[in-house]
Amino acid sequence: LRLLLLRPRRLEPPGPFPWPLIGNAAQLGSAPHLTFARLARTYGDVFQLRLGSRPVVVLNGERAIRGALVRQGAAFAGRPRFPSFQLVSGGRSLAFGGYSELWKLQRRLAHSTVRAFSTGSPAPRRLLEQHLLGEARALVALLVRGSAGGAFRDPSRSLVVAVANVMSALCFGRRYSHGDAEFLRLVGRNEQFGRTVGAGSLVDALPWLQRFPNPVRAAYRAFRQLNRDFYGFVRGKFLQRRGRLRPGAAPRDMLDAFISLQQEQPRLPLEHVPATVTDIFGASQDTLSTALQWLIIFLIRYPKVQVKMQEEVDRIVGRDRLPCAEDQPHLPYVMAFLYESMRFSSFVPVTIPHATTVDTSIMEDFDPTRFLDENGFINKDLTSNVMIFSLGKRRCIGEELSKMQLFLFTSILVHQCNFIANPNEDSKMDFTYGLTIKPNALTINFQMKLGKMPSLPL
Ligand code: HJJ
Repeated sequence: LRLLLLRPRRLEPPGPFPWPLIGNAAQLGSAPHLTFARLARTYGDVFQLRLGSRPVVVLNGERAIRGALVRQGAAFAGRPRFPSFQLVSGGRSLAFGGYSELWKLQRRLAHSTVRAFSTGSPAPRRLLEQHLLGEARALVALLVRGSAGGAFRDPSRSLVVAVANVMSALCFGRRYSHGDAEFLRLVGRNEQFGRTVGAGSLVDALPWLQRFPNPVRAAYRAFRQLNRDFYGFVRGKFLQRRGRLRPGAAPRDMLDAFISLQQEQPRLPLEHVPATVTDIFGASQDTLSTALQWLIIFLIRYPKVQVKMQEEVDRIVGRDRLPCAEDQPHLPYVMAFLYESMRFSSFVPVTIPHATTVDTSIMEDFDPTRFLDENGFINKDLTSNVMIFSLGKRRCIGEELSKMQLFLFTSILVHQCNFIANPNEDSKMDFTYGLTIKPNALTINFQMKLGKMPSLPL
């Protein structure tokens, strides 16, 4: 509210004082997402800091984030040109690449490939289920074997390999053994990846750290090697596959599907095929395995929830077969557990940094169209976020009455008058605090619009 009323237009967001050279880099600490939440309590949901010399605006909460990423989608769809982003997927990453016409094409083709193998037509969808069933069986056997004699084990590695195998089967048509050292080395460095490109990483903020030996430079070099390995792995599969693809044959995996899409849309350079599949494989195995690790933590920390889930699955599926995709609508408690786990862990606390593509502003605009949907009608999901009438047991009983009066007065006034500001008065909107915030007086010229005021319609 303070931001809205007092700040002159086009002022930059508030934020902590930036030090020379490093800016606020030293203040982020080991958990930048918690630091951001703390700073938001001081500076508001839109605040600014500097990482090195780079200005960074941090958006907190649904309103600020929707206002930027949804309502001004294209203006916020860029990525900063970080050196580390250029190392991912041969410099053609979908996730880390800038916003352009080519990027839009790459995203459209990637999306339709991924969709085909998850919710798309029955055949490729069944492929996911088959691969997953096989991996899940192998995973259960492995975890149970490792627990023989009451042993306690960290399952993380096995979860990563199981998920990476599902995605490897979907992308390339093959899996790897849980003991495959080369595959383990490839997918066993997820923490390294995330630490280097996670919000608040110093690798891109302080480029001069590349000039002398230090831990940040070491991390950068390890990150470069990791991405060479990932891209090399996928590119190798791509080179084997090319030329052996039978035209017209049904795609056996995502690599097949993406190669044929590229042939229909040669506007996408061929090198973008292995790059995009690297993104799909790299991103999915990292995020899905992290999710599984959290889910298992919640099962052991909340044993009553574990029992309730088991009761639901036993009741719906029984003990004579494994759960399958078609059971999903009948297992609401399992789905609720998944959503609650995502909410509770919020294990993607901060997005990959966005960059603005044009000069823009958020949260200071007076823009009624924010409450309209694409057809020009009032969007009730958005208007219900306006809480001026409060919520709960003591919410206002006069909401409908006041909205009707305000609607009628406003419509009649604008129907009849033009409202003209006094040019000798400051345009600043000052106020007096109270139970209701009163605007300080401004003088106004009310001009009758042309024509005679009609009589009552009643
Ligand atoms: C990877 C671990 C990788 C990629 C991508 C290309 C894009 C969670 C958020 C975003 C979506 C997930 C993405 C993760 C990056 C990894 C991940 C790894 C190589 C990659 C905010 O995914 O060890 O290697 O190459």
